Amino acid sequence: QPSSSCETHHVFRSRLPEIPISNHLPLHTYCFENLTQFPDRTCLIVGSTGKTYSFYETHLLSQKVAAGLSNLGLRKGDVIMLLLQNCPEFIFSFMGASMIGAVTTTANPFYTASEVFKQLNASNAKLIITQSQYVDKLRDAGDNYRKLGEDFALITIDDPPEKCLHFSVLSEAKETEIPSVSIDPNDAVALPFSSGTTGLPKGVILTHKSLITSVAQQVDGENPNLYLTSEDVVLCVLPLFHIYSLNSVLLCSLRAGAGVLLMPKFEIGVLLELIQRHKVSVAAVVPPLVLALAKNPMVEGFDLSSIRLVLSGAAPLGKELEEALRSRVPQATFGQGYGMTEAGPVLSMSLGFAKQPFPTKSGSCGTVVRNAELKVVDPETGSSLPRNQPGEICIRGQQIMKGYLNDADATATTMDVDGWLHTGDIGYVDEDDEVFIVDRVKELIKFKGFQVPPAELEALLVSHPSIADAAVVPQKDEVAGEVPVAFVVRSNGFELTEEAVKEFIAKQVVFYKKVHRVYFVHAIPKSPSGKILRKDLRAKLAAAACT
Ligand code: 4UU
Repeated sequence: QPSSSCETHHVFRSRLPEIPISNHLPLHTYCFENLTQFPDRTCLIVGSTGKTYSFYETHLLSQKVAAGLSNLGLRKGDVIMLLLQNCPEFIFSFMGASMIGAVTTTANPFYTASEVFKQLNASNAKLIITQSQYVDKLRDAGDNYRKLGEDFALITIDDPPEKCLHFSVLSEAKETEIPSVSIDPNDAVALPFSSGTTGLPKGVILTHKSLITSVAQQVDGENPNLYLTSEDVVLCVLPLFHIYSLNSVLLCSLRAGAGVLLMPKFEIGVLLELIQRHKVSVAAVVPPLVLALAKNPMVEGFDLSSIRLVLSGAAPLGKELEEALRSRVPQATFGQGYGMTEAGPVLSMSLGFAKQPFPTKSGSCGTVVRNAELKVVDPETGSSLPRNQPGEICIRGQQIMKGYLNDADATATTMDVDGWLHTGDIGYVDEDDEVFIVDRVKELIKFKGFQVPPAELEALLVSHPSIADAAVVPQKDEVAGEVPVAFVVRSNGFELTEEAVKEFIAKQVVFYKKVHRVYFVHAIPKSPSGKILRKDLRAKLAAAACT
């Protein structure tokens, strides 16, 4: 709200009017609220097998899983971890956990053991639901970590290895045995991990209220910003463990009654075939997928005329690529969404997707969602800036996170006392209320939209006995957008090759956090307070690329 000071406040809002939002409900009640209008419609389609689940079945299986989780001893406030590729069990587990007031933390199944265990420890999850192929890496955690059988249980959705239970202990429970729990709108329901503007990955507390608000901002109202109907089939190839797919694909589709086509991983041939076979109408993608759809010659052999809407987000998209995609799927409306895990996640979305659409410009990341306020602040002075002037994007509304789990300091540096979430993204709002992102001032590196927190790699690097100091920054990359590269200071007298450093990191992290280049230097540039001067290193890289 404008304060009494005489300073001008520039706050941007949606062009769509505010709407009432049912964010007093528990998330599962809200998502399945319209179920009776379309109980027999297909809710989930398993791409690999063609098996489908109706809305009725999806709701029932979620209830069974809720009862099953309760039978296993899980209570309100307890955390479960989903370590799954996209599959129906992901949805039953997430919604089932919500029904008993439990919280789901989602992780990438390709994570190494240490990456999984860091998140398991931090979130205090009591149960992991996964696939048998990932179980081996979870058996020997090392002394510092929680132990299978003692601290946490494992359930697999396929044949359970030793000491694991099968998913049927959940899915075959009696739905009538769900305990009655009272859920407060401010209770946590999802706990994705994100490094935010600085440091290591942290648990992002998203409440029932935050997620309902975010979904409603997209798909509710007379003129929804993202108009989905029960006629739509929405592509779900982006991983559900990331908030983009979880919220804008899954939860929005459940609420709107759209079908969700589940694909466990991206393979261009399979993707094209499934789009054609299931007449996908809405495709949620990331820039590397736009690249594949725009440039891969295989695309010409398939009928993609069912696609009416393409949404890209999670990383910057070049205008040339956007134009190339538009010519490949000329009938579709193309637009971007701009999200950040901590923001619930959607800050802005193309108004070209509205039921009564607005004209939009190429390169735009959409317009701030309704029932929210967006401002652009001058990083030097902190004051809000008028249209067309770039600064740090901040967002306020009931959709943003409650805070980081057990990290009051990080919460305080990200969310100010007036309730504004600071994104670490630099952008501006133009005369038509469209948001354009021009730079990122936070440390975060994005490889194909995946988060690569430099602090995590720096901590690993300096744990090497021959490394005295290190810094990790993004380098531009045509396919991935950005890749992490390291500046390394060798310890006195030690021999160390680029290959050795790369290998040392590669065996400890998921594929997209691998270091792509190592530059040996004598010192890491730092500010008087000891902060790495990342800008200087990025400039050094840019200069090297030109020579
Ligand atoms: C330039 O990436 C996300 C969430 C993305 C999202 C979610 C719902 C997109 C559309 C949607 O409907 O979350 P994080 O936390 O992994 O990464 C957040 C950061 C942002 O701060 C910004 O730097 O990812 C970058 N980013 C983008 N950058 C996200 N979207 C965009 C975009 N253009 N469209």
